[in-house]
Amino acid sequence: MSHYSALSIARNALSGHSNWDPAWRSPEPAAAYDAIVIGGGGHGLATAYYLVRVHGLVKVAVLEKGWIGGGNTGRNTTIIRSNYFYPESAAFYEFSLKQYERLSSELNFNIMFSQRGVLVLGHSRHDMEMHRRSANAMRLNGIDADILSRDEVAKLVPALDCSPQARFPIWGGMIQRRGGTARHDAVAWGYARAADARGVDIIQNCEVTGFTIHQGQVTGVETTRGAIKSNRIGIAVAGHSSILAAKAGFRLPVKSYALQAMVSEPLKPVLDTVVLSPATGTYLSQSDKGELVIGGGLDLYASYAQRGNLPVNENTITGMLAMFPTFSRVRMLRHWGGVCDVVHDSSPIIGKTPVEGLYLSCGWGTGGFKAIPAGGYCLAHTMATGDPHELNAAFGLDRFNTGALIDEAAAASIPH
Ligand code: FAD
Ligand code: PYC
Repeated sequence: MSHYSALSIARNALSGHSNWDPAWRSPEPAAAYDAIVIGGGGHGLATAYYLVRVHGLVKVAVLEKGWIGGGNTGRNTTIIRSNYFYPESAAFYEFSLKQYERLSSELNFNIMFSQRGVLVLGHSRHDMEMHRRSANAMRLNGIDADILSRDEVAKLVPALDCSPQARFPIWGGMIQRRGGTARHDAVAWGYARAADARGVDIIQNCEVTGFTIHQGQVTGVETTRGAIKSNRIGIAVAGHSSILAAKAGFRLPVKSYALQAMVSEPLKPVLDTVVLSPATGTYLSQSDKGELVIGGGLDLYASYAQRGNLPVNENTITGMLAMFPTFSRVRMLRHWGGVCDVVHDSSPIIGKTPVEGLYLSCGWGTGGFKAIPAGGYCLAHTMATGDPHELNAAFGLDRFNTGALIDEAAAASIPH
């Protein structure tokens, strides 16, 4: 059931939409909190939500330097899937996908989750062999996966050039039918509204500029809106993770790169599956508005540039046209970039830091939108109990000392 009655919707429509209640409050920061989460992206907001909903914490704040969802959560191409290779990742991402399947109802907010299937193309015998390997691993981990022949791919995606003359011939593909897309803003807004309703203070325009640490224990943050005390703090700031870690006195094995995407003018329905092509370095889907949502690989050099550029876009579009020549006359509407926190093994870091009471969720790189429910759930568990949940136990910072890396670069499905 919606928060609003049909009557209030009609009343607001007739009054020029000027009387809607704010979906969340805009409180002044308090002097102290039981827990603070830095970063108002999907991960930070979900963490705050689960801290109160699952662990019963009462005084919780999210501190966001800009506006909520203004980072990668509002800049991504919204693909959700759990087609990862290793058991640790499979368990984690499948938990996340299952949460997504019930998230609209859990948050009482329509996140427009559409399980339209995620198809990864195979352009060679080698690609198909790797897909079979992944599909077998997924099935062994209890996750749905199907291998499609070229004819099955052609039937599913009629706009794709499956002819033998294609620059990157189609040999088949691997599909996860339960994968799909969700509205990214709605995920941020849904968690924000649900967290606010449970008393979480969401404080925007509040940049964390430093930490206060006493004898190895975090005691608070310094912000552009004053000092705030807490001895339980989570960092969920994606591409800015290394910057905040440096302020707390430790280094992270994370590099930040821009990842770009673009949308076309709206078209009539032409593509009802998410299509990824690791060989061309391009992927696309069609949004509910009709826009083609198109992306490529990471920029090749590290940067904090939260913007797009023409050479990378040209490269991405070339890959798309090699597969979908009929899109050559489609006009592009806008393009953008987000700053991604990339770790050597392409797996996240969720857990403790060298500073007591300071916790971390980062390393989501190009693939953390799908992980928001599980990432928030696990960071909240770790912050509330002081120990990792079994789902994030393998994803701690300590793996860079033990060498127990979880190399999921291939599962990223886009060039790294
Ligand atoms: P963010 O949403 O970036 O939130 C971090 C927040 O921290 C920001 O709002 C920022 O302003 C704030 N912040 C930073 N520093 C401070 C500070 N000092 N004080 C206070 N606040 C601070 N993932 C998928 O699963 N599927 C996809 O299809 C997909 N496509 C992508 C396409 C693009 C173009 C990009 C850029 C990313 C894509 N991703 C995808 C990755 C995904 O978007 C991210 O991994 C995910 O959104 C990370 O969420 P987050 O909450 O950690 O970070
Ligand atoms: O994680 O599925 C993903 C993805 C595809 C493109 C960018 N991220």
